[in-house]
Amino acid sequence: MSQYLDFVDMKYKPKKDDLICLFRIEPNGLSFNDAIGRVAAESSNGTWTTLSTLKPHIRKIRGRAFYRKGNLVKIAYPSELFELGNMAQVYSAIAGNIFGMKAVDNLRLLDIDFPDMMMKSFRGPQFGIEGVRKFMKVKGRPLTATVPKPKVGMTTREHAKVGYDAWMGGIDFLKDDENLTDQKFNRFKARAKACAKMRDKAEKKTGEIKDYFINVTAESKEMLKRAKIAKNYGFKYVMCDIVTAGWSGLQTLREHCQDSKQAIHAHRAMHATFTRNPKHGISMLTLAKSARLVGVDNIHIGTVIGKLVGTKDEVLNLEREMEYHSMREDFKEGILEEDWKRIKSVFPCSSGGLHPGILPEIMDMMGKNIMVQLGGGIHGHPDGTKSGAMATRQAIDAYIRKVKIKEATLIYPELTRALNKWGHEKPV
Ligand code: CAP
Ligand code: MG
Repeated sequence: MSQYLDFVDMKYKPKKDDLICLFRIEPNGLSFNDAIGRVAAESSNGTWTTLSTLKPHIRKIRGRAFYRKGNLVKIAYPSELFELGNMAQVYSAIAGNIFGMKAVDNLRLLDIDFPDMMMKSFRGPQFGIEGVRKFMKVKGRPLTATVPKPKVGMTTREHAKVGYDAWMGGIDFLKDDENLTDQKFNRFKARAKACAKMRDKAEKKTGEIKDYFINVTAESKEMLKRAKIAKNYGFKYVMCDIVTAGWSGLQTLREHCQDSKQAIHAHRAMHATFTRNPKHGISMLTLAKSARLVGVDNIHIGTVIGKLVGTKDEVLNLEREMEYHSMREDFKEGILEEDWKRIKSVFPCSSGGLHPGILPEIMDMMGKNIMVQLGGGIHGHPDGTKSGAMATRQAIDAYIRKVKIKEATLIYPELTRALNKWGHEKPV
């Protein structure tokens, strides 16, 4: 008998504290049980051969494939396998070597159901949707953000001016691009200082609260220094590229933000390396759930209709999983049941090729409890950033007040100009 079959037990009843993973597996010529046994073994405590060191107490805490439907398999991992409060360790186990196994042609981690005991060991978002709405004092409409474009290359002064114009036009959050940190042409500290000055001015003139997702992504100690600088300039937020920074970097930042009372905007640059191929890798849902547990306050979820890939089901399931307090199992969609308990919700941020002409469609799909981020869709406005920001707010106002788009073009000149340029086109 292959030692791997010891990791398949269809009679096993998962314990309360077991972590459950849902995989889709395509074996490479092996029997299905042999392949799923190998996945359960390599992600828990088995290897390619029998072992003289495998004592009963070790065998007892092995992973077990316990449920199968077609190519979908659930594997239960006893809690002893994990270090509490250590997301990097969890991923090294259940999302580690297995994706490179010769035994599988394709392997997809669709979802993780974290047990209560593990949920308690992570902080979750500090503010979440409600908390962010409270400190921004914005109710009943999507929050708005903008990333200055071009992505990188602007001087600090140019960047801060673009921020000012966007804030003055009605945008809530300025946002850095994922590849802007502390380059020569736009130093982090100088940028924080210049943007804080502009924020104060914009807040005074508009009477609205303005904030900034300033990108602190760097070596982790440096990241904390940058978060402190942002805090000293009065920003409530920091932004982190959570995939490139990694779980440990994010957790370190999250710990810091607890004391400094800062919210975290999670950018997901690089996620598509492992989320894009639907047959292999890790789903965005898995990544986002793990980020929610660690404790980000916003996360990018995609647009369905914008410039980046993401099917409607995928994006909307993601949106619900971030916003809701519980989710029902939906095997067809690759979703496990989840009860988020005390873990707060995360603001889903829809971004990537949005412009005012397609915001109604975004709100039709996702509702109003979202954040919309427009870069090109604001700074590409024929009359500049401020008009682009105004057109964005007008598109939202028109939608909420149910103003017909034809009437809207009469009342809102900036929106009209945006629609003249882009219409309702879906960028590719
Ligand atoms: C959007 C963006 C974001 C993407 C990331 C960009 O700019 O700043 O990084 O949205 O993708 O550089 O593309 P535009 P996602 O508004 O000009 O498209 O949100 O899917 O993670
Ligand atoms: Mg970007």
